[in-house]
Amino acid sequence: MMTPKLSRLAAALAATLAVNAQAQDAAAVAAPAMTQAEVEIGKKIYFERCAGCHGVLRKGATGKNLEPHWSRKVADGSTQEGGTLKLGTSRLEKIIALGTEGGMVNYDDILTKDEINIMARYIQRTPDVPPEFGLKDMQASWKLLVPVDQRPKKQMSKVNLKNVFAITLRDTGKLALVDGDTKNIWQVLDTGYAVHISRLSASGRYVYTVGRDGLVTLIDLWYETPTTVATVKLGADARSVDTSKFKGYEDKYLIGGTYWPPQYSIMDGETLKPIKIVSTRGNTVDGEYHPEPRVASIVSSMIKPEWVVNVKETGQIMLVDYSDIKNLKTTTIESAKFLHDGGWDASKRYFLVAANASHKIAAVDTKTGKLAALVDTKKIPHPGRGANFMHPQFGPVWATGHLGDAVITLISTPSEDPKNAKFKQHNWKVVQELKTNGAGNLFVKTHPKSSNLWADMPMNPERENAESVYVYDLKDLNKAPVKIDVAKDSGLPQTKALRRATHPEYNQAGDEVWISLWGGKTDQSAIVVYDDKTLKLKKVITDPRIVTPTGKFNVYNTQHDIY
Ligand code: DHE
Repeated sequence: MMTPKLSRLAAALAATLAVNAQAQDAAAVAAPAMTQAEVEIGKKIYFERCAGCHGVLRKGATGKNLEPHWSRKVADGSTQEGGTLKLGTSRLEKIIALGTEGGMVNYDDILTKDEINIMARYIQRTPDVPPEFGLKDMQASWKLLVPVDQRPKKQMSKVNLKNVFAITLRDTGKLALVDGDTKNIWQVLDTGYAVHISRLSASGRYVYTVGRDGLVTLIDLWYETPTTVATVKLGADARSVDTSKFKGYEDKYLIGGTYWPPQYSIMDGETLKPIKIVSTRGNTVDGEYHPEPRVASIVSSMIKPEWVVNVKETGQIMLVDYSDIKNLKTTTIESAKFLHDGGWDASKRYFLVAANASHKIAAVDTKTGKLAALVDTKKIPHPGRGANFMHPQFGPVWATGHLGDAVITLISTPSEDPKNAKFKQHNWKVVQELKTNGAGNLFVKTHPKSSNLWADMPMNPERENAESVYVYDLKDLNKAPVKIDVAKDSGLPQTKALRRATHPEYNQAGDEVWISLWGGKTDQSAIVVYDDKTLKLKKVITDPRIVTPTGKFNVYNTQHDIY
């Protein structure tokens, strides 16, 4: 028998469900008709192209909210209403085809006219919610291809492993391993769909690569040629992995963060055997419940057995202590929305992460487990991992570029070296903004042995900017940067699609910079290598297998977080 209180609750729940059902029906009724085949095409394209920015539930993050109907309270207390149904098919077609000034890229050279029309209709329907993915699903997906005791006992090749580059071949779902000394392609391996990033084990022996389909690939560099020894699925959509790097835990664990379902997973570092999954659903820093708080960047601390896990939509930064996985302890630090990418300061005590919707950089003190600062910056900071160097006037600084503004921001970071005590007054302040030729930067990079700062602009709408990189002289930051036309230097013929010059990465010695020339899916792309001192072209690595190269991860620099 139900108590009166319970029946009141049941009635309220039934009423809420009825309202939700009505809202869903309204969306279904009002949304333009689609055949089942068109819905399937829409679902596939949405997952592959749109979910990364707009979210699976379409609540918006880097991209706008794309629910059929939304309403929200604004500062003056009134309610704002909107949604894709209100925009309608022809307006949505225009936005998808041409992009927006808010940063959405144009899809008219990626999707056909029919596909654009399907997408404009598809996003007026109630979002399709993919299934959850639990530990049992993860265990079922796990493939241990070569057990640890059957792997090489020592390095079998003569390749200088520390200078190998793991290079994302984005649209082929492959990873190229290139010998940094000879610049020969050592091996090309299958990885996950639209492979995203690679990280190195603490020992430098294993490469972990994660695809947007959530597939993690464990590659052993000790073989004569690199070999995949295990794979596992983290979920339906993922972006980040890192290993356990604290002394005594080297190569022991791997952590992976997913966009869908919103959670992080802990695995055995040498086999990928799934150990634990932890959900990140919860409240945002503004106090609203969020059903899809996705895991953005993850980094492994060197000073504690901890990972820094940045949860995008909630703005919460979690310090996950992996010393006792069964009784997992986490410290949750409030920062700002929406957390994305970031990197260590020079001392590796502070992790600085972009809160891109708030135009801020959040800095976590991993020693005290507290937020050290929230620094206001220009629009949409996008550091990649950032860049650390000694500013001639302000001492140690960390740099970030911006997707949304024409500057590189330099933030003063603390130092325990008594020589730097005089710079303390500047800590956590923006000490300089270097002018760039426009917005659309994704990555900046330097190296402790270099006096240059390299910045790309692949998302700038002008061809001449997107296909070039700019180099700043750290000894004289008031000097205009040197422009390097990477597309021209590659010697490849111009194509209709932009050939975006992106992700500068140093070699181990810190005297060469490798740039990806990221062309269209059916065009020849290249890796273009420059001498860091003279800025002269050193080598163009091009080969039919080099298709859509993006991120490059030098073994030594990635292993030791050198940037
Ligand atoms: Fe990335 C890092 C998410 C699109 C190339 N990207 C990251 C990280 C996150 C992220 C959370 C930090 C990982 C970490 O440190 O643990 N990226 C996303 C997206 O959500 C987004 C905006 C849209 C999407 O659909 O995925 C996106 N990223 C891209 C690209 O289109 C890029 C330019 C090309 C590509 O290969 O897909 C791209 N992202 C990269 C690279 C890094 C990265 C190269 C690692 C930078 C580094 O130096 O470590």
